[in-house]
Amino acid sequence: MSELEETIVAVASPPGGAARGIVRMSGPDVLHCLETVFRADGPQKPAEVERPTALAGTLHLNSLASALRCEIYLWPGRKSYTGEPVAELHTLGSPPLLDLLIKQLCAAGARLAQPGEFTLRAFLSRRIDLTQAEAVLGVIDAHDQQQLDVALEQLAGGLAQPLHTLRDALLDLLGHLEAGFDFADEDLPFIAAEELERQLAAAAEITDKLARQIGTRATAQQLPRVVLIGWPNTGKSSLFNALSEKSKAIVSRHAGTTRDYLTAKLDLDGVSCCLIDTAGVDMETDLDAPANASPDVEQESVEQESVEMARQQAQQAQVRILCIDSTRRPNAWEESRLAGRHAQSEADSGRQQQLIAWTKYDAAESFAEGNAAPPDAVPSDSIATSSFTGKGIDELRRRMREAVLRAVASSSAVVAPTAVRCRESIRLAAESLGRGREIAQGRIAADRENSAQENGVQENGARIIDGEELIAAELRVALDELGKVVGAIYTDDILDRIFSRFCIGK
Ligand SMILES: Nc1nc2c(ncn2[C@@H]2O[C@H](COP(=O)(O)OP(=O)(O)OP(=O)(O)O)[C@@H](O)[C@H]2O)c(=O)[nH]1
Ligand SMILES: [Mg+2]
Repeated sequence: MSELEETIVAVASPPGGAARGIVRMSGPDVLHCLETVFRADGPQKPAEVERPTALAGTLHLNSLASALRCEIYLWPGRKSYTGEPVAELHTLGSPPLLDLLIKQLCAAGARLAQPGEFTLRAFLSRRIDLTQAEAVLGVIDAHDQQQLDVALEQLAGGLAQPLHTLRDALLDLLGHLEAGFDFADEDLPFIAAEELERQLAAAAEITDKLARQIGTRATAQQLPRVVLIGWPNTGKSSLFNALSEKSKAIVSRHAGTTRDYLTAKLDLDGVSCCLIDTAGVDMETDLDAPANASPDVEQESVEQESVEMARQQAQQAQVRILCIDSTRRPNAWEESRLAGRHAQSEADSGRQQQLIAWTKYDAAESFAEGNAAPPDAVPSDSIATSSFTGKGIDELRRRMREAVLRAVASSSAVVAPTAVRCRESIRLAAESLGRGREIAQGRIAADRENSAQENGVQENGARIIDGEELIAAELRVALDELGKVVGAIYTDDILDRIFSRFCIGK
């Protein structure tokens, strides 16, 4: 008997006693196994059910004198999670009782399910693809709302959909090319070189976009990064301590206290992030400049290194909090950041979020003149804060939460293992498509040259076929790689790696 012909059973509720315990079964013998333990209250028997149905009744276990209440949820056909008959028995969540139930179902012909076997069956019956199988894991393992959101989006096909569409388009294209080989004697190509090049370019663009989405942004397991950035002595470390409710960062009245950067995990009302305190910047610091390709480490002073580290942290973060000391006038660097913030917020909409924290506001209020921001003049995209009195800290946390969610929503984050697996495959697919496109471009150029010289069609035609075969070969590689991601092509190794991480009953 093949494994798929066997009926599997497992406890699907969490271990330990509970008011409700769930036993899940899947496979062709589900109805027969149910008959041996379950009696429905009403006239309808499980074997007569034709569509997904809930039935109330009693459980009859051989070694128990009395019957127990039980509801069963039955999917008798192929429209179930696993694509085969499935039943869930909901009864009292007593571990010895559930053991007895499982034993009796096994005696009736079922066998114990392996970890992840229900989801594996869903995959094998094409109810879900591999990215969604990993998303099931992501949902089960989610530790906070953000991880749950990412996993649910992936489960709904967020990533799978564009990949499937791309694969379908490439399969069509390959079909056209191969039809051309079958009729190689005809002079006309089945797809014009320009059209072939255009379609390859479109596919390469989509692949690049997917690769960027997956490659550069956070995965659900890498926390979104929120960085405190600003001039020395503006109160960044004090804000870090106030937000993280710990006195981890050293605070002093001397500018340049923080040299390294510090991190703390924050829970913003169900949304986690990593908060980073950095060293103060200097006049030369351009937060958006590309990284210094070959920093001369020997020559760099500690200050320069600290500033460089702060700049890198600012670039890697999804959210920046620009700290401005409200007890003094903004300096030139701060003025330029404040002046450019609207342009930046439009250019970066989604990519990177920025908030402005006016710090030391308790002192600003007592300084009537000469400070940066009189109490009633804080712009609407800013928050007036004081780490001493706690003013504005809750508001800042609320705004941080919104900014993190905005950044995550625009990042197409994926469940971490999917990201790792996808990245390499999509890179290889993009490379193949790029090579295919180069061949097509070379052929167009050669065709033009030939027609200018009015060369013979036959000679030209022979080269067309050569080029098309090479393009078809590249297309096949790209399709295989994309197929690995969506699960159209999979190896035992990939299946093992994914499904061995599931727990029994899922
Ligand atoms: N009145 C007032 N003073 C503050 C507040 N926050 C920080 N300070 C003071 O400002 C000074 C600098 O604070 P830090 O938190 O060390 O500032 P920083 O931005 O981390 O400084 P560097 O690490 O040197 O860049 C210290 O003397 C703090 O006591 C505040 O909310 N109110
Ligand atoms: Mg500091």
